[in-house]
Amino acid sequence: MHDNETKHAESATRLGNGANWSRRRFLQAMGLGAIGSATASSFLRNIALADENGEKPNVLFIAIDDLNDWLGCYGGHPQAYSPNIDKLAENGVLFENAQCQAPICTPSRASLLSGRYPSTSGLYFLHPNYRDASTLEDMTTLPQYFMENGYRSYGVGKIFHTGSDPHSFHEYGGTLGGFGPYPEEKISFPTGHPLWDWGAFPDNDEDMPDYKVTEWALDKLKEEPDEPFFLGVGYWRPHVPMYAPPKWFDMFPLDEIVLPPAWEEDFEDIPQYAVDLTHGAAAPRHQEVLDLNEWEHAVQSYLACVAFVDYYVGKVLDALAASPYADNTYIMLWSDHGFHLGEKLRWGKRSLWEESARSPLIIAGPDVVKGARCKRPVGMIDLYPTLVDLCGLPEREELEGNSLRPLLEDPNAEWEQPALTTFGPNNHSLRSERFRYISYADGSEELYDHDNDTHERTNLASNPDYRDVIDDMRQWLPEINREEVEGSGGSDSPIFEDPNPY
Ligand SMILES: [Ca+2]
Ligand SMILES: [Ca+2]
Repeated sequence: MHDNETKHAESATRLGNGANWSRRRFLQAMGLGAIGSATASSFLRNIALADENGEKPNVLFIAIDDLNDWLGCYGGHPQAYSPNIDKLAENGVLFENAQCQAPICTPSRASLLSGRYPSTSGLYFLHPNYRDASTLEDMTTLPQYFMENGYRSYGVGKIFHTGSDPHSFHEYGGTLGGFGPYPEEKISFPTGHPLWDWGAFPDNDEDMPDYKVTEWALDKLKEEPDEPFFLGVGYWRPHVPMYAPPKWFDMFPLDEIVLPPAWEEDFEDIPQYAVDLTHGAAAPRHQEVLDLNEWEHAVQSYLACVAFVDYYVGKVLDALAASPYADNTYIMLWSDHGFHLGEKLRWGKRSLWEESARSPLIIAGPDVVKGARCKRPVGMIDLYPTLVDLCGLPEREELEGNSLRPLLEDPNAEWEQPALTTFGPNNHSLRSERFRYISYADGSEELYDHDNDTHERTNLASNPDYRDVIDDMRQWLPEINREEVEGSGGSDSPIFEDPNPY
């Protein structure tokens, strides 16, 4: 390369994509005139970032499927055992009031990964997948945006609902068995959907997909790429079937299991629309679980699955802590929604109540306050703009969430906006720090005061003393309420039909 060309190449390097330098000439100067444009673009970006290597933070993005607040650090169940996730919380900010944007896998993850609310995309239920939704197919995903900005992007396990996405990862390690393996016959819940079962199975951790997910992630942490990295690690448990090897069950003897609270009369003040919306065909009815005398066993199984997955999350966190990236990596641990295990006399997600809408979220990393608990209502939709902000990527105006950076620096910072969760068109929940307000498509409403009613037992929506609270909340309902996107199968509730509820 001639000196003159070298000078121009350096100039282009400083200017990012070679702003005042013809792209073709730059490629020719670099001897890359003939290679494909995608490769060339990637090369240009990497050149552009060469000066910054070592300064750009990395991202460890840990998703845990269907994890509710049954973690030691969240205190959602007195027997929950999660020392590794608890330790992460001690090193970062735990969000006590983080809400998913949809209480079901596909739309929750699509919202988080696109930065679009379900009411904007029209993706409310399990179908279609991200790239099959006309409103999302061209949307740059969170990991894709990191790729486009010079990051090496890795993913494994359940990041998107189906696992991967063709445009989001340089390397995707596979689903590695997904919800499996399965015993020859169901163990505990003989009827219903094939995934709805629980019990001690298989014998060894090595046969669990989450074991393999962890191994793959540990290998990536040893790779030392030239670029900063984004590593998405998606765990399958505690999603049903709630199977884990026997040793994890032994930690929670069946005769010592504490059941979560539930009240027979709880539905008396709930609109019929809400009852119909939340009693789908996919999950067992509470009475079925009681008739089989399986409530304690199911609770034991969920606790076992949480302890199991926590152990493997710990392996990845420990490996990161021992790596060269320990002080230069943001860690984001999240779940796609919560999960009922008998609370509100129901099972699964698919409700707009606290057990389904509220989801664990812990963020740690450079300059993040350690050991803080943030009560502000935030959403998983805020994760994309937060990471863009923390990592210094160009701002993306099309993202509908807000950067959580102010709360990571001061967990008591002002935060006016309540968090929105949506289940089907025009069914919305808004969670402020104190209240949960729910507005259903038929006009019926619920309001709960968490200062006095953490289990959402008393619906205050018809109490005139709270009309002002409701009026304030309603200002935050979305202005756009898109129809279901083409290819939607609806839900499985009596209100919506779904031929394939999982
Ligand atoms: Ca899920
Ligand atoms: Ca009630």
